[in-house]
Amino acid sequence: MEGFSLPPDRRRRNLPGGPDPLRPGPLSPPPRTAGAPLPCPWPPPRTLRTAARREGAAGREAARSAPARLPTPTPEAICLPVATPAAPDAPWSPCVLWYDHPAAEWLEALPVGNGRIGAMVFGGVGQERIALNELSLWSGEPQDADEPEARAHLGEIRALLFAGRYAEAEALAGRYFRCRGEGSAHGRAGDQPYGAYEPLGDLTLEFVGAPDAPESYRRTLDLDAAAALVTYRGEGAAHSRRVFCSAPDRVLVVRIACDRPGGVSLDARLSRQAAAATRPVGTDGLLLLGRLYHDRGMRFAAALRVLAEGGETEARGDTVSVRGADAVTLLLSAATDHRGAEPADDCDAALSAAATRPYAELRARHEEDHRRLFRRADLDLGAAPEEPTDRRLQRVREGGDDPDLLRLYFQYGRYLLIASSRPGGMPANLQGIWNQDARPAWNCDYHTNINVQMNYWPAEPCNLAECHLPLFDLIESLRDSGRRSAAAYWDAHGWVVHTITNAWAFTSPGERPSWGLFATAGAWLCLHLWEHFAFGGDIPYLARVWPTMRESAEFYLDYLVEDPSTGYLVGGPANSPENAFVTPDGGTASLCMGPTSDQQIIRELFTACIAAARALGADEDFAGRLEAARARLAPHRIGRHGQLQEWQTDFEEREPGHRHMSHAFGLHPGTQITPHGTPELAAAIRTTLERRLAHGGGHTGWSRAWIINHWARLGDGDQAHAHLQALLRSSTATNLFDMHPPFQIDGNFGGTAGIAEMLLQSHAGEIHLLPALPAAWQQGRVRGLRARGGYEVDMLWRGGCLAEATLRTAHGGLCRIRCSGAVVVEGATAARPEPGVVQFETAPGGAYRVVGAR
Ligand code: FUC
Repeated sequence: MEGFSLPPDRRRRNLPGGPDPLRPGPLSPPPRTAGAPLPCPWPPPRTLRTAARREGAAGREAARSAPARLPTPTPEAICLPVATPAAPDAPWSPCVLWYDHPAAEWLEALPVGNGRIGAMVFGGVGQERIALNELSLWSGEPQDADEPEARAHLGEIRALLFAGRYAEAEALAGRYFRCRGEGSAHGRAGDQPYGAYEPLGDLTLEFVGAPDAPESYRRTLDLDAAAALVTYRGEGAAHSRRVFCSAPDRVLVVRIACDRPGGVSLDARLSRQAAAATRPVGTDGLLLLGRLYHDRGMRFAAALRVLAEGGETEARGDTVSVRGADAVTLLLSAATDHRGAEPADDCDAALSAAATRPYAELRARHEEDHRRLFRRADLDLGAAPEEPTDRRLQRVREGGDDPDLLRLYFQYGRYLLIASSRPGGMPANLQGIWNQDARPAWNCDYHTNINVQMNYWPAEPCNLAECHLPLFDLIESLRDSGRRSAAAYWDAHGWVVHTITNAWAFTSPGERPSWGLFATAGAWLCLHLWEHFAFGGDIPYLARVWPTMRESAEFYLDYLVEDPSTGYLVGGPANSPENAFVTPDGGTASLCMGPTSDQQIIRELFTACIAAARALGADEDFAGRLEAARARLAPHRIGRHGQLQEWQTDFEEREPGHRHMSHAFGLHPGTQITPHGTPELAAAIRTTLERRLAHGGGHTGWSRAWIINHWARLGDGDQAHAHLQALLRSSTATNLFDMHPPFQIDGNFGGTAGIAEMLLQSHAGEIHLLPALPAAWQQGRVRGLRARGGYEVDMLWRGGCLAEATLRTAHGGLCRIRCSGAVVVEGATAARPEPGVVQFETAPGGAYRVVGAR
């Protein structure tokens, strides 16, 4: 981009010698006509490039300051690893979950999805239930929940906190530093403006003449084919059912066949518990139409087409009946008006297009699309026992070991991300895309103080970069309302989001400051924008997202104030996510100035922004301001137990076994604490983890998953493995869904990312091969993991040591590798700057072998 510079209204702030860099003059929230409904913050899909092309120079300028809508990516647009094989290799061994009985409940059903439509398949013989979702289906509406009186009390609350008058500060914050209205209504906001992610409905298939005692029943989820399968025999006939959700054709496909001619007879019903009605369309179709939120909110539709081969078909009421067909293909499309589309038209368009393709073609296109992502990586930890998955899990729960089940868990996490997060769609929420409850836990929203971030930890290292993009669209959708919240609460420039958000770009604090006042969520989210660059190295991409990162950093420059007792910069009022401390008078408080996690996240964002500005050769002044502020951030402290302090003051925790360990952010996913770079702080984090665990820490799925990543970053493979086992044992349902409880998908993604972190790390300026290999994995192999700097890595190990690794590099450059045990580099001349480290120059597109010298 020529002369990457900011639009005039932004340039004013950068002038050297202009207003105080940390306090650039009074602010007023952007004007808004009173009472006017807020527009939906998610603009209809439009690409940045199209805008630029259409409007030439003006377009480019507009594009520069407009929310950076990322183009619908074609593979090559996202710096994919250079050596993606022509036809991605098939998995080393079958990648399937299987069971020998139908699902008795939703948590036993099997998930399919295409990033927009999701379905849970129960696999019944007499009746099949397919529970449906559409990822943008939300109750509620856009709202301005900012408290206009808030910022007038900011100084007072800060002064009370600096004076240690926690109870008074909390009382004031409880009045002014919360959202107006019910907010998320403590997780039950389905009928409130905040809303909730709601189910779409059910597709129920009643099979006429189904066998009472089916034989050889098997229910399978094939992760490589992305399909749920049911097979069984009855009265001498073989019955099969395949369910998949196609992204290229935007439909759910159900294929039912029988090897006896005319052997398929069924009634297909499309229904929803409330706020919708179904009517027949022609002789073989149904249309479900509905509207949420007191009949004035989001409109939605689902359309079904039943294509029978042979037999009779009839549509009546909410049911299509087929009698005596050889095979039946059901196609279902779904849509909402979240982004302004007409749902019924959208459904019809997808359905009509899909119906022109023979079933075999629909299946082939789906598998090709899915495998292009899924087959990029694989893991082999040994043979898979020929046993149903629920029995394998039970054996692990009873203390058994099953390394291949961890491999399956790894691939399941990748599968779930592909199924719940695709470019152009909404990001994966607390349950990914799968929810059957009208009033789901925590509104099934986007919690931004660990949960949505954890959802995306596997995206880059596990070679699914495209699946990261919906999160970036969410971030973009938050900037407008985030600017208003920044001004209303913090008297600050830039944009902010706090602990929770939704499909309506909610950015106000939550309804209770003890958990709702987490102003560093925006910074944490922006680190995902940076990570996408750190792994892929795509400069045009970085230029597109830079305004978002920069504007977030601008907020923190205003959010930080000087601590009168230390002179350091701290932020707040803030909580260390959802944890509380014991005050000097024995009371309990959450809010303070400068909790460690806040400091760490801001430090990490400033570091990323400084590097981004350098990479773009832009905004030097601004980078300089960030460096100055970063140098003044309050440093880490080690407390009386040898632990890393969670707060500026060495308070005791009210709940020593708390599920959040936010002050370990600096170790993971942050990069500022490392065993080699900061051994003292790393040791303090180890003490923190041990104390947490000694008091029952890790008791939720996501908390356990985070701990796996922490141990991996500390290089302790055995501890990481032990917590992987614990994740399977105590936080995993029989369909391998993560349990908070209830079902919460972040643990699945955190566990998957944890396995990748045990095998490959690249956050500390070098590629670390097998940094946390547990003794339990003496031999194994992995392929297609990604490292920052544009590397893709395959490895084979034996006897607990690296046998060989292959590194493919997109961009070339100096490659620094850390690995225990002696290694030889083939294809380059390697230097050995320190024990355990080799480094060598690489050429763009090159591939290099590193061989264990045993
Ligand atoms: C945060 C966590 C909870 C839960 C919720 C969705 O509030 O503290 O454990 O995961 O998010």
